[in-house]
Amino acid sequence: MRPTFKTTPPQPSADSKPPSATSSARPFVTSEGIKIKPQYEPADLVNAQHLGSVAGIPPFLRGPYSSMYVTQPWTIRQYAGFSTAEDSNAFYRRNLAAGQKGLSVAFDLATHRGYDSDHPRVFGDVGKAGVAIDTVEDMKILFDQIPLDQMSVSMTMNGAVLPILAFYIVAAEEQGVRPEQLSGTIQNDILKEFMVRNTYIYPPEPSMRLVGDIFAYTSRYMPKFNSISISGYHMHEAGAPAHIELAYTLADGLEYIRTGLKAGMNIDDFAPRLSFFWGIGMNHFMEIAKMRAARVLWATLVRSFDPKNPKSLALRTHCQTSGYSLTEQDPFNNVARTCVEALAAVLGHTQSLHTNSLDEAIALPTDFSARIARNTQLYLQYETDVTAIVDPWGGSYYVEYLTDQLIQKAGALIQEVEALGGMTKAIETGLPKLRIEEAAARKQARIDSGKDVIVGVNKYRPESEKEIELLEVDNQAVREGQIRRINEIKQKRNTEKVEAALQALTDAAMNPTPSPSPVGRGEGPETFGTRPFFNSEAEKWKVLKNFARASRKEPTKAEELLWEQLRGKRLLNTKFCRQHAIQDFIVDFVSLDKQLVIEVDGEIHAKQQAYDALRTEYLNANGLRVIRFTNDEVINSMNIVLSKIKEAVELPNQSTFPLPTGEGSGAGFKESNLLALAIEAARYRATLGEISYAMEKAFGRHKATIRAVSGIYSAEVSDDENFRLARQFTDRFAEREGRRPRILVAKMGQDGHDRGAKIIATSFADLGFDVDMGPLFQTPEEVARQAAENDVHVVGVSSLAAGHKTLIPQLIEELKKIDRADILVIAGGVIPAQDYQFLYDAGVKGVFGPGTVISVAAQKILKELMPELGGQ
Ligand code: MLC
Ligand code: 5AD
Repeated sequence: MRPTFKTTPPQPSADSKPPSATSSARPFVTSEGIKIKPQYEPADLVNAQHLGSVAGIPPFLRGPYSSMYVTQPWTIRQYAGFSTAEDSNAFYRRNLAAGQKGLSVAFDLATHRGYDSDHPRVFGDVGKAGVAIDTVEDMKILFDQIPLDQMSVSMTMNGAVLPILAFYIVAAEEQGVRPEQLSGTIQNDILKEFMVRNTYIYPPEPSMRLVGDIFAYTSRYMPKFNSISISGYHMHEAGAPAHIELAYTLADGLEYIRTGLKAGMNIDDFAPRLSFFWGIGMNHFMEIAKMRAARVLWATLVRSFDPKNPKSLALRTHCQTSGYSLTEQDPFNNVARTCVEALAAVLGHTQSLHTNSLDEAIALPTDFSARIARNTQLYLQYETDVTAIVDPWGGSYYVEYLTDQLIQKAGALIQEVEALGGMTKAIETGLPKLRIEEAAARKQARIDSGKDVIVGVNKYRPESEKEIELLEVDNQAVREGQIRRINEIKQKRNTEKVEAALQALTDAAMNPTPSPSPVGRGEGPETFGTRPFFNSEAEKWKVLKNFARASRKEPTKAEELLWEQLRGKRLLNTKFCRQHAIQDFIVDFVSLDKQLVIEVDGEIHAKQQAYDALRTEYLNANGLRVIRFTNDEVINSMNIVLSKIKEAVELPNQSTFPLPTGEGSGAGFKESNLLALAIEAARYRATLGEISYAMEKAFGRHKATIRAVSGIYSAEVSDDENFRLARQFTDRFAEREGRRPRILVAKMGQDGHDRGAKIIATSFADLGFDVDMGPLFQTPEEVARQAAENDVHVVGVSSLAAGHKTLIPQLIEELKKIDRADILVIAGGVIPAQDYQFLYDAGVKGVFGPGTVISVAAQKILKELMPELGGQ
């Protein structure tokens, strides 16, 4: 099913300005390739087709809810996590007390990549960029005194998504909270990980199976939980202009819809719980238009799957202000930048928002910086009247023009991806990643050459920088504490049960996904479950009443009725469908009776409205009866199902009932759904590393192919003096040495942020270096070996996840061990000024923080290599 748009073909981004423009003038053509006039008027909108709708109604141009912020403002949801579960929990509770409304968990990179804290590959990562979570016990501490039935929690997890979601569900369970009470979001957006963020574990195909299994589990048991957060943010941060962020994110969304359908679900079973996530940068009106265009595009795309529920068409989103737009230099400027961006997110009508802290470009937020960031949202909610009106920019000639342009441009790019066979296929070609990297290199070149102004960095730079207080995490102490806790848990748990649960996970992962029933694929009744089971509410109640009446008086008749109903609806083709159908039937029956509740394998099933009535205390207090089944009984034995119902409704007769036949060979839900199996393992205290590895045995670990762009940086800056000088230096080096200076751009630890590394690689190549781009996730020993094997002159380490103080000194030691201390080590990325001296003392020859002009950094490195150029 390929949605179609009326579009113009994609145009190359043409960042350019009129020759007469001063550097402070607006860009003439935006990064999206949209030509901006000084003024807009009605004539500019004659071709726009999106105009004229209202909020709360498809295509939701003006917002997903009709009353929007007038009745309920967006959720203030600050992304946070660092060090231990104890430290992060205390931080969350302080923030909630101070006005934050929802939680958003940042996990450390070891956790993201499926390693326990005791794994040798994560020596520098534990507790650094987020909180370290190894088992259910850590998760319980993380939410200590935070009632999970009342707090909506977002968890940014994609690689190790199964163990983390399993830990969360079990932690809630042990708080007395059932899955159906949980509201929140799991990021679960693996496609963009292969494009930009890089915290994948398994190859794309099995990774998509995990997505499907999560959709299936949450749509059944967690109706209030958003099963995915389809993220453009990271593309935005990696350099994607608005139309690319929109197009690739929505194209990912289409791929996820197909995944859900392939897993046997109906579009309306899961589409209402797909959510989105945008990055919001400094181009204020473009960002507002982006959010409006996104809603229109999504509604158009989803409509082609023929949903019946309008909520399936509504795009609900979280936003985060842009980390990339913030600067290390003069960091208090970042407060104003974040406020301008937050306002764009709000005027574009986000549902949930994170505002970055002023120290973003240097370290994780402190209590001080987090307070200012949070208060920025509180000012907007309480002290301005932006919440009093729905879509205040609706009808603005300029904003509507931009909205239309983005619909056209992103629509064309989506078609391009669809023509390649959808996003999974497009990712294999490497095209989306290259497009984003090209845009990033172009942007960097424009900043380096002063064409794009960043106040405090390439213009109005202060003479001296004031140091600000930063959050430091002692990652070795965190690691030791985590290792102690893991060991204690391993001693106390039942090893046999853990091993059996892990084996079940491996076995299920080895088996190909049970093929969805024809029913699930839309032939015959669209799917299992109550909706297609009965053609209308009236029919449902009639059947149920008949059944109830019959089961009291004429048991055999009741059985026949049920059997006929199931067979008539062709719901018995697989065990999977049968279980759904029977379960849903019983639930409906039971809600009719009001005196009965059913429980299958310890999980209570009921209609959503009845959840509150299902707490055990309530059941006991009200004398309600619970009919308990095991999963196998529901799947295999209609006799048991009926006899238990009869027993509960006090019917004497037990009569036999034929076991339905059919292609019932597939495993039951809980035996084949990988999340259900991970939950089981989590209950027995299997660790995150063990659960991840149980699946790695079946799926393998993904290794990315490294591709690089070239010629983009030089095309933008070839007339720049620093560029010319750096090129002269590399030429001189080549004359002297008989070969070009060679640099290995290295990424160590689990830090997958490779935007900076890719920009360095492409621009250094344009500056005349031979560049080796090392793989992601290396140990210091592996980098040293590769540097020696490739006989490089320099290793440039790019560090964005705070592992630099641990990993870089180790690299220098490793080089010494193999007698290659002559290879220069330099460092770049998010490195606080306070750490520079530490790194120099360890033997680093140059440290380049955010805001560095690349050609100037190259000159400094060449001076180190050739002191006659004027270095020491
Ligand atoms: C809201 N509601 C309304 C309403 N406004 N009802 C009627 N009228 C109105 N005007 C209802 C909603 O229907 C919903 O109920 C409830 O109120 C909550 O509103 P919501 O809009 O669903 O908000 P929220 O719960 O905050 O959910 C927002 C979301 C969700 C759907 C976008 O997915 C979310 O919270 N995402 C956060 C993602 C996140 O934090 N990511 C961090 C990534 S950081 P009901 O019953 O319908 O649910 C990262 C960085 C990195 O990725 O790389 O590490
Ligand atoms: N705490 C708070 N914010 C974080 N970010 C990343 N990790 C954390 C954390 N542990 C933010 C930064 C970054 C973006 C990806 O998320 O803003 O740019």
